Amino acid sequence: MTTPALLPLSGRRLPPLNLGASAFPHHRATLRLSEKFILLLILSAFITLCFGAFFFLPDSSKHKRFDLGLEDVLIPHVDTSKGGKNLGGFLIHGQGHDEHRHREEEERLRNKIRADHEKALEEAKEKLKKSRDEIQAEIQTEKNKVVQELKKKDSKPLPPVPLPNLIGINSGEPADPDIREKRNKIKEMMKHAWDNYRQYGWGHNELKPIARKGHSTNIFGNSQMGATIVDALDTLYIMGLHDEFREGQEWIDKNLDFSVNSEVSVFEVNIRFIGGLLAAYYLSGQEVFKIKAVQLAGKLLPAFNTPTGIPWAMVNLKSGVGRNWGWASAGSSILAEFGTLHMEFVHLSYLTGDPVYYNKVMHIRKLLQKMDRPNGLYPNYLNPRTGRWGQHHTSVGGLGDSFYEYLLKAWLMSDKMDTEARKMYDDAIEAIEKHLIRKSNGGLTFIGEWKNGHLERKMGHLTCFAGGMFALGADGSRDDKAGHYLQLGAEIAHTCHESYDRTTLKLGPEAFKFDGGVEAVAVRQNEKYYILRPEVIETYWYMWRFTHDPKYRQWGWEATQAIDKYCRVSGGFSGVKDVYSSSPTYDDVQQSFFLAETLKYLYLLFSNDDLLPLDNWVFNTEAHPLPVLHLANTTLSGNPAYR
Ligand code: DMJ
Repeated sequence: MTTPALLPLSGRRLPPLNLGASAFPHHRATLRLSEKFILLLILSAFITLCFGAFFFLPDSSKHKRFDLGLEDVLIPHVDTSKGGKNLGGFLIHGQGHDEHRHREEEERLRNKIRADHEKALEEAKEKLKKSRDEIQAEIQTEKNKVVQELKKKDSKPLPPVPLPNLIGINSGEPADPDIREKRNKIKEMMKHAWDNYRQYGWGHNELKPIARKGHSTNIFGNSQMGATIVDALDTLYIMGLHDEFREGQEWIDKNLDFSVNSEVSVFEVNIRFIGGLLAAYYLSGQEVFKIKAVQLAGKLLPAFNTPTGIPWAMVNLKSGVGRNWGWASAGSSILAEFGTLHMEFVHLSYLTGDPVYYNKVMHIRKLLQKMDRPNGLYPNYLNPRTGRWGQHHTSVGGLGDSFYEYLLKAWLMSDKMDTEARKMYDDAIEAIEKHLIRKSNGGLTFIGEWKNGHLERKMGHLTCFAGGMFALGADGSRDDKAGHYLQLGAEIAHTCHESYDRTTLKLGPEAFKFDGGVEAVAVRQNEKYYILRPEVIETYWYMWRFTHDPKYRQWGWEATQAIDKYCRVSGGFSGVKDVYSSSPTYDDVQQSFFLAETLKYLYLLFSNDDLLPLDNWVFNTEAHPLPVLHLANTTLSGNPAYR
């Protein structure tokens, strides 16, 4: 066959095209352009076919090699008389190959390939007949199957560890009928908060009690993680609300899933979720809580992948990508966030036998120990890339608070063995007392904030937790100043009570000043709100446990009544926007910490001391009780307390 001449690009009439005598013996005549095109088209199709056949039709030599490969290893031996060798039941073919058998095998394989192709083609045709929705549903079902398999794998029980001494989970019943009645009232408030969340916000992070629907904020990311359920579990348990506890447990078992594309706050998830799950595990003994806590902790670990090991503030649970809050000074991480992981992470290492969690928090501690501190104070901001402080702001309230709390509690939780943490706590509060604590003209002790080289005479509601902290740390204090710290705790409790008492609603503002003739009163409109926070009541409870001074129960009862009167709505409890206004407006949020902390501390305030005794339990910063660990014999290393 001759090769056709190349077609010219222009459209002018062409000289006769010689297609070769053997191809068209009777048609040597000149062809018209359209005919030429058709013929060329046929020819090029023919050439393509030949080309395809050459490259894609089965090459028997390739098959031979493939067959040999297979046969060489795996064709079971039936007959060795044709020259093959028998090794352990399988025949290795050598010379004397049976050609006939080989062709049969080749044919069998070819048929199989053909059948497989046809099957795949049929399946593809079937798929194409389906609608987009049907195909998507099928993909989702497949995905779910994979997720279920992964879940099964993740839910394997963890190695058992001896449980610490779990004392005082169920008692606390007061003999005094008046106290019992008050305690029952607080339990009723818990039920009101829970039932409404159950009805209107179930599975959402929080509740909007007026709009009667779910609510969330960026700290929980964009997925429904049932923050209120997890945060409320241990309160339900100690109040004896066991049906509600079981409902919560069931939801967690079936729905709490951390493989979500959601960016959460490492600190908030640690204190509310990991703390809540661990406490629920210790109280109830239900394995599911421990498993979920460990799964979640694994998702937080990528946040520590920074040049210094100081974790990012936020992490995406799926991708593990971390970053810091845009508002934080010079891209810094926040002291109260990366410094409030210790209790939960030590428990995670204890329960799993995996030191990874413990090592992360000890690394943070070691790094902080090495750093210079202006005036002995810890600034609120630390850059996780450079390891340098950001702005020199120091606070015992927002951005700093629970870092100091966790130094003390690390010591308590280690059965007072972690003396390194105690020393850091003692050093820190000495500097705080020297530079931040003052008495107002009216004689109120307050804790101000250090900003750009001067003291701001303003105290936050959050800072009021420190009264309880000073009392809790009194025993074991340096130079045996127990009396002094108990007194300091009492003074802070008094100041914070004043901040409540000087309002119209008898509820405390978010921040209050001690300046220009103002004492314990909020000045700016945007500091007059009360969002169901616990810190003042928390301090009343600690002071009550250490002194049994009845005024703490009285103050706690005042707060209970005010919350019930001004924050209660038919759909739950709401924060209020102005505690100085006689007709308050609501913020329409029932915070999860209201159930975790505020109502728990109130309930404990009206219970006997044998309910969760402080010698055996340490409360994390979200009021989740974790047992004291007697770790002298464990393999955790790096800290004298855990050797
Ligand atoms: C709680 O989530 C914790 O107590 C945290 O440490 C700071 N404050 C809120 C409640 O006010």
